[in-house]
Amino acid sequence: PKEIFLKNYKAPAFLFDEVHLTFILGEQTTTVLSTIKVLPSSNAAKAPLTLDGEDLKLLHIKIDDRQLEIGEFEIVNRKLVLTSPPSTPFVLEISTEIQPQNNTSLEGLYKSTGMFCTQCEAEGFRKITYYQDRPDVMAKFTTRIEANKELYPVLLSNGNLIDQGGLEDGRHYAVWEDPFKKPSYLFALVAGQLVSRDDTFTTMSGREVVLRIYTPAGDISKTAHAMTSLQAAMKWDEDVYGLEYDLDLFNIVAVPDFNMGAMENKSLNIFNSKLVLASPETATDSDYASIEGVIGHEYFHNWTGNRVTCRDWFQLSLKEGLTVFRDQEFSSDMGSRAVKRIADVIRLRISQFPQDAGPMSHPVRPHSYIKMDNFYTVTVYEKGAEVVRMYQTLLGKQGFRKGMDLYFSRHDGQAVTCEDFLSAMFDANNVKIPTFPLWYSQAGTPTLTVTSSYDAENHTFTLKCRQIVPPTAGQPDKKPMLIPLAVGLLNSSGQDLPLSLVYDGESSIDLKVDGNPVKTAVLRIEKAEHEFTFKDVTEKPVPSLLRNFSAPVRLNTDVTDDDLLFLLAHDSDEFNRWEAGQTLGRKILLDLISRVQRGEELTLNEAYVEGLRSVLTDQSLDKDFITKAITLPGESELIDLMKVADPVAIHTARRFVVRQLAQSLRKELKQAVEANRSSEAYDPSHPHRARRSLKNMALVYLASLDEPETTELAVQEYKAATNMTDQFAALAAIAQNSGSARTQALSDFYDQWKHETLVVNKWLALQAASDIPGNVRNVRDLLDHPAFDICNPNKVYSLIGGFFASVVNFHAKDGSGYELLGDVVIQLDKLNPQVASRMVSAFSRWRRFDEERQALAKEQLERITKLEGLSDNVFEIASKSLA
Ligand code: HT7
Ligand code: ZN
Repeated sequence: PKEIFLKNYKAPAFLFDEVHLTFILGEQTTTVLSTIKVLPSSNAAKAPLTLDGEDLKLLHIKIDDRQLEIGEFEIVNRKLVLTSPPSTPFVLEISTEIQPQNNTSLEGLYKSTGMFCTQCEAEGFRKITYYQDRPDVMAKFTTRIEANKELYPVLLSNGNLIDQGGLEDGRHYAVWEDPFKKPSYLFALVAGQLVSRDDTFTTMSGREVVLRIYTPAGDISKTAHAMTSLQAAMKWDEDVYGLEYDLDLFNIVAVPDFNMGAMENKSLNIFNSKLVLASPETATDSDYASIEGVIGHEYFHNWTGNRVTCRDWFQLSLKEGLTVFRDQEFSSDMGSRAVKRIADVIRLRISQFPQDAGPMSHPVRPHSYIKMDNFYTVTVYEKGAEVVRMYQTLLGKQGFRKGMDLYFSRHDGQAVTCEDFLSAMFDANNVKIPTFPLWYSQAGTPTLTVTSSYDAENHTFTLKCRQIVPPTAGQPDKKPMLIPLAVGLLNSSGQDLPLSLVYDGESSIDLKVDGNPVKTAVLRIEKAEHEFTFKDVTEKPVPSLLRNFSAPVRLNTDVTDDDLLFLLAHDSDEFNRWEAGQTLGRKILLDLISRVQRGEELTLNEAYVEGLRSVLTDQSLDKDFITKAITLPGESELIDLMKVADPVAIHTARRFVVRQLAQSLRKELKQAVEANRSSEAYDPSHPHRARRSLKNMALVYLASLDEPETTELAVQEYKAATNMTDQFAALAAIAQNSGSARTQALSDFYDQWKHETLVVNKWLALQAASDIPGNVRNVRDLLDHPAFDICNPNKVYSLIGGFFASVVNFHAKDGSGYELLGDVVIQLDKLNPQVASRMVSAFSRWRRFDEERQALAKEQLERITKLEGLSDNVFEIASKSLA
């Protein structure tokens, strides 16, 4: 397979001005006629014109209406090369034949439950027709679709509907015109039996935009939340960034077979059904939140991604990091800011930090790839969003907005780079930070060690900061990064002290905003070792470091356990209040893990229990925050913190702590269940979901005790549930323990919901993720269950993705978990390489385990890489994992 390098980027020699596409959709074959106005640039003289194309049958090719002859073009290695195209503007016409009904890769044009739909990002358009399938080629598209009217009454593409009508033989057509230039990856087409929920949004300039969400008829009642979320997102983008929607129609289509979450095609977003459909009975609070976030995310791409797009795929984080940041902020404004930040940081830590420390580590802007699909990663998305957040932390909200305004005024309609974004941010604020670009080019999570000292005589408090950026694949030596460290100092009654900083002992500054002393200072660490001294500190403070997680780093400090308990009780920065509890939890768990390994007796730190008791009973706290604060660090996070990860010891220690907490806090947990039941109609807004989250977390704790009384409580909650959030949480609580209650509840649940595929997927995931001993066998059996279908990505993510969540079972000592994954990857690779490569990624942490497990995982990776006809997608991940 060929590796593509950022350093080899060359601007295209031929521009495409206008593209006319005609799709004749058929059951056996679909033909695509493409007519392109080509503009050779001045450096095009004598250059060949190379078009990408995969799995296409070429019917004809013409230039200015003249059929080309053999010799004037050639097809090699998935490229069609026009050897000597004209050097003045010309019209290129290409006709190809494809078979969407046999396309199981779900990229290009494919069929999902009877409807035609497309997925072109990153390089799927080349499976539709020969084209310069790269984001810096932007053209105006007009699309004509012809199809059988009965089977495909709805015909959609990008832009505005400019014509439609009937044809012979029960066929009809529609013509769509998109007035905005766009790259091919934003092209979309949908044809099928769909109905729509229609609504409107009036923009800030008073234009009425028609909003339509399409689904098959049976699902349309489940689109109300998606519509409200869309309207909220449109309003938020106007309020926060002054960004208005630019067409009179915005369509969303939900499809059941989709490789990722959703796709931001211009004015025709295509969504995985699970991110559109919700009813109180079938979707959980977490589904409602994901729908709101992803509807927002795709909508926000209209400006950050579509109006201003990427020059090349290495710049992916330009649109994805920025748009994730925007959707995070949107969700924060719709719900609880602190809880959203906590959830985002957990995600970063459990997924991105391990990636950055493993064989697939890559910078936010990768230097090379074999398959671009493999780089839609947590690093590009989530770490990319952290990089964008650091601009805001450094420049302030207003400064960030100025940067965004300049970015759009400079680059609307262009395909640009991460440097362009950085320049807009810094130019708009007259700032220069020469080390900041390292966040785009250096991989690896920096480790920041902060130690503190108090000088009681001089009333100064000093922070010594040391950063190490670890070596990563292909990047042995790293430079120090710019790390914004948000800091507060708490006095003995838990209040924030006003901050004044001494710089290098020479000048001192009072940190003030609008005349008020600052309670949180953003220190800029720019060197490997950097010291900061605060003055006028009249008592020894407790430092609150890296407030709101101001940089994506691993933080080590000399803060004591008592200080952590103090921060857990008092920190005004809610994120750090939570973080203090987690830091203590991690320390306690790691110590218990060592004890398990040494066969010692286990006891739980009393002060920790009391700290959590205070949080649990604090009526002034947000209930969702309490839920997060009493949730222990996950097993996957602990894997990352051990030299040699020991799945059984991790599981034993964590389970011990859960049960000890349940014993000690039994009264308060019961109280939390009772006080937070609700008989009101389901409401997805924050205060309501916060009550449910606390009640359900308390239930999980209590049921972990596996006592008749607590199991009965969970069974009663299950039976009394009137919405999926409560029902599924109670099921999960019951299913923690083997036994008849578990068997009965799982079987009842399936009987009740077997016709709701998205609910059945939850049932698959819950069982797959179970820690009950020997569960690998059950997961294998579920592969043969009628509810499972390997062609549907959601099913694979639920069953196989769910299985990875069980550290003990996936990493079973006998290698049965690894073997199961190996079998699935091999089967999937032939059907859907993108999904197969997502699954094979689960092996990438194999070196973190003991030698026996390493050997077993390696065996599976080798078995996979030796496969004949292996896809480039899986090859890239598997071979890098082995390297
Ligand atoms: N921009 C979208 C990316 C996407 C995608 C990428 C590769 C393969 C399939 C895909 N489906 C969607 C999603 C987003 O970030 O908005
Ligand atoms: Zn995106």
